Amino acid sequence: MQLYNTIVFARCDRIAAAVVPARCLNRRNPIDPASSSAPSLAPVLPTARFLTTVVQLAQLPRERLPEVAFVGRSNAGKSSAINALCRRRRLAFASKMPGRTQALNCFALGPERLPDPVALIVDTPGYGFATAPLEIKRQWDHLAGRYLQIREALCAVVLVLDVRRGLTDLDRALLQWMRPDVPMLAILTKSDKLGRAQQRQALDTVEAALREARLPNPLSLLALSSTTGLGLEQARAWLEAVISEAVAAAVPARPEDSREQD
Ligand SMILES: Nc1nc2c(ncn2[C@@H]2O[C@H](COP(=O)(O)OP(=O)(O)OP(=O)(O)O)[C@@H](O)[C@H]2O)c(=O)[nH]1
Ligand SMILES: [Mg+2]
Repeated sequence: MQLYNTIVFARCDRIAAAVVPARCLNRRNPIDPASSSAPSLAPVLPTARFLTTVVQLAQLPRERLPEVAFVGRSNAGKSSAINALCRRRRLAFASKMPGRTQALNCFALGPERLPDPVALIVDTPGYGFATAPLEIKRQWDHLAGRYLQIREALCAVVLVLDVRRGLTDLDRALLQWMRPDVPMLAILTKSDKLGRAQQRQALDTVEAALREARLPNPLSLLALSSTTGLGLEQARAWLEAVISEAVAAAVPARPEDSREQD
């Protein structure tokens, strides 16, 4: 698998592993698919199906399944990325009209023959929709912001950035809602709109901005296009690895396992 446009760093002040050889400095990112120690499940992204839409946190599914949230500015390409990653055309509703996703849309992952899903993908409403009334902006803080802050089941966040905008002030504000232990994949969507040199420049600029933000979270960065497929395989590998890790961690130890250790 070619990972030429992936830059992975465990901490913003220290590059952990870069698949671009020149940036490979020290230890590997725990979410680097190549170094993941979790038993790999069969790919779960192709099994995605709609589960529920919620407008209040209290309505979220009660089962504490690992959840991956897609967050980002309005119109950045969150819903399109979910569809492309799951190889489904109309799973999440994508639209030219900014502000289409106004609730948390949950998608179930895992073999359908099992009674319960193994994990969820959550599509969140975009922020920064210029003409949104203040009330809608407040609703965003209450719903998506609080969701990021308090949801224990959250095992990863995909930060969706339009490659032509990079990391904006609103995205920086969102980063403050992030819990420090949650791994994040930043994807620069719509990379098909730029040439290779400009993509590289955009990656460098966002990498520098994320380093400056000094987040403690494991961070990875990737250029992506939901239309041409650029970066989709790398993003899928990252997601499958992080979901496998979270599912393995969530499985309670069997009694015989603890007997073995006595
Ligand atoms: N060229 C190109 N267009 C894209 C890409 N991803 C999304 N788009 C377009 O960008 C527009 C917005 O995409 P959405 O996926 O609906 O964006 P969103 O972030 O979910 O938007 P909200 O739900 O309003 O927050 C649509 O017209 C998509 O077709 C991409 O990788 N390349
Ligand atoms: Mg959307």
